[in-house]
Amino acid sequence: MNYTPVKSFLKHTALLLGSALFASSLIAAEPDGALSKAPTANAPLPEIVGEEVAVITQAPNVPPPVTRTHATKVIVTLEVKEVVRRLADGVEYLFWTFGGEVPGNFIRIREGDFVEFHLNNHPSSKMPHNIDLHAVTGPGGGAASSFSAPGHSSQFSFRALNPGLYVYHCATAPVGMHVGNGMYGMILVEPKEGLAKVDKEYYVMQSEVYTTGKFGAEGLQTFDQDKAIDERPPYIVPFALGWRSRSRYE
Ligand SMILES: [Cu+2]
Repeated sequence: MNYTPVKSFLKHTALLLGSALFASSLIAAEPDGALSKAPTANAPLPEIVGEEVAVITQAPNVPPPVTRTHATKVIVTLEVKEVVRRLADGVEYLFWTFGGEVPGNFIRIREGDFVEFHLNNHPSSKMPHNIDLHAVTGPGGGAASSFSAPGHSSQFSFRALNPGLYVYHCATAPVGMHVGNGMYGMILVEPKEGLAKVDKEYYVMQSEVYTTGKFGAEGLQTFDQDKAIDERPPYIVPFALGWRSRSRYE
């Protein structure tokens, strides 16, 4: 398995990295084959022992490593919220989020786990949303089963068949707008033999924000479809909201 990069410039530090580059190729590429191994065709599924509620975190934190040596039932609950957040000094943006932050909550499970996934769309939302997890090999990565109107919840289940670090995102049309507004995050499926021990781990995922106004234009900004199609984001946020953003193109 190939993480990108684990233990790169800081010895004994793992960076769980992702990039929410807004590109149709990223949205179409599922599951992310570069980070997963071949499907375990015909391999017997491990027995499910016990049940637990997943710890989910916001960047730059990751949930604690999985110490189990068996598969279990894991209950994951994510809440979609549409929230106005500061993008830069004097600049705000209405983000659509998994868990109130961009990138979305980090999910950590183990190969072989049976996941009962709950998606809650907050009553204050204006839009329906769903989730497409690239760790899920079923239709749409769970998208069809998780479509939820504002104030409603959905539930679906899956087996984590392949270890790897995967992106997830909202797949409600227009997908580009939902992803561009902040609806993405990461799920780590630890291999059943576990990961190498490190001193610290971080969740890092770069965001691109396509505002109607130029970089630095004050006030509440909205999504610019033309700039998104052109893939020239006024804002690039390297880690998570709250970090200094920069512009590559303006
Ligand atoms: Cu959405």
